[in-house]
Amino acid sequence: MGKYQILNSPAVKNMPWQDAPAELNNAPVWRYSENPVIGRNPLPGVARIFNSAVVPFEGAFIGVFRGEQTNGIPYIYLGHSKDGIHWDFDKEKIHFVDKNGNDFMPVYAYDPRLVKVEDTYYIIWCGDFYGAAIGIAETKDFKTFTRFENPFLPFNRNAVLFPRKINGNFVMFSRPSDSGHTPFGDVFISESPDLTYWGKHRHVMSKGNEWWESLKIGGGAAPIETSEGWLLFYHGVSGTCNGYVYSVGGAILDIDEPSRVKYRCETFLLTPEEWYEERGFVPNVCFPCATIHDSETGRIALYYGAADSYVGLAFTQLDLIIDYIKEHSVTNTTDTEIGIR
Ligand code: BMA
Repeated sequence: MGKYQILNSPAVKNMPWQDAPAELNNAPVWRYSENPVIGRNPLPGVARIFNSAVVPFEGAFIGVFRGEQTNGIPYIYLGHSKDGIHWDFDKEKIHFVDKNGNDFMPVYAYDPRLVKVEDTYYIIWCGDFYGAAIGIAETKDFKTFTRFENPFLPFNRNAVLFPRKINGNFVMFSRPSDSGHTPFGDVFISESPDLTYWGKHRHVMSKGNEWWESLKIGGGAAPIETSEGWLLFYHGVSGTCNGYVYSVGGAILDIDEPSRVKYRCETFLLTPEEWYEERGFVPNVCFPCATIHDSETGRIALYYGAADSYVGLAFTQLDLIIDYIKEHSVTNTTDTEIGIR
C-alpha cells in the first residue's frame, strides 16, 4: 500500500507500463521509450491522429481519437487496443445521433475526452456551434453514440467531465475562449443534474504566474480521485516570440469543492523536448487528454497529443507525482478561493 490512494477507480492490471529510467530529468514523469505510439497516416483518409482519450473496456482498451482527415477537417474515430499501445481504428468516423436516433453529426470535432460516470461513457469535444464550443455525447456499448444538445454557449474549449458526480451533480471543466487561437484562458467548472441544464459556474484556476503557463491554461485528462484530492493533469501555454508552446502541468483540487485548488505545481511536468513533440503540424505541443491508472499499484499512464501530429505516452506513479506537486506547489487566492464573484 502506497502513501496515497487512488479512490473509486478499478485495478487495471494490464495497463501499459514501463519502469522509470535510472535518472529522471526534473519532474517524475517519463516518456515511453517507443513513442510516438501512433504515427502519421494511421488510416486511409486520415493524415494524423493526436489529442485523443482512452479508457479500459472489457479487459482491453478503447478510445476516441482526433483524426485529422486529408481535407484538414478533424473528426472523432473509435480505436481498440489490447495493450493500450497498439491501436486499431474504425475506418468510419463515429456516427452521432440525437435522442430520437436521427443523424446529429458535428460540423467538425476535435480534442475528444472520454470519461466513464457510473455505467455510461461520455465523449466531450470541441466543435462548431456558430463558433468553437463544446459537444457532448453518451454511449454504453460504443455502438450507439447519442449526442446531447450543446452544453455551453460559444466560445469554449477543453471541456473535461469528472468521473463521478459531486454532491449529486455532474461536474465539467471548461475554458471560455474566442473562436480563433485564443490568447487567454482560465479553467472554470459547471454543474448539472442531467447534462442538459448547467449552472453553478465557478472559477478554478487562472493562467499561471510562471512563464510556461503564462498565456493560457486548459483542462487535460479527466481528474483522478485520490486520497489527497482530484489529481489534475492540464495544459499550460507560453506565448513565445515564435508561437505557442504547450506543456503539461499538475494540480490537486479539493474533493468536495473542486473549484478550490489545494496544490499547484509551479514547474511543468512535461514540456516539448523530443522530436515528435517539437516537430510536426504544430511544433512544440504536449497536450494531455487522458490517463489510465491502476488503483492497486498507483501506476499512471498519461496519453498526450504531440505536435498536433502524434500520440505520446508517458508514465508516473501516484506517490511520486503527488509528493512532487506538493513540494513544488505555489498557490494564490484565485486558486484557493471558491471562485464566485
Ligand atoms: C489548441 C487546440 C489543440 C491543439 C493546440 C496546439 O488551440 O486546437 O487541439 O493541440 O491548439 O495547436
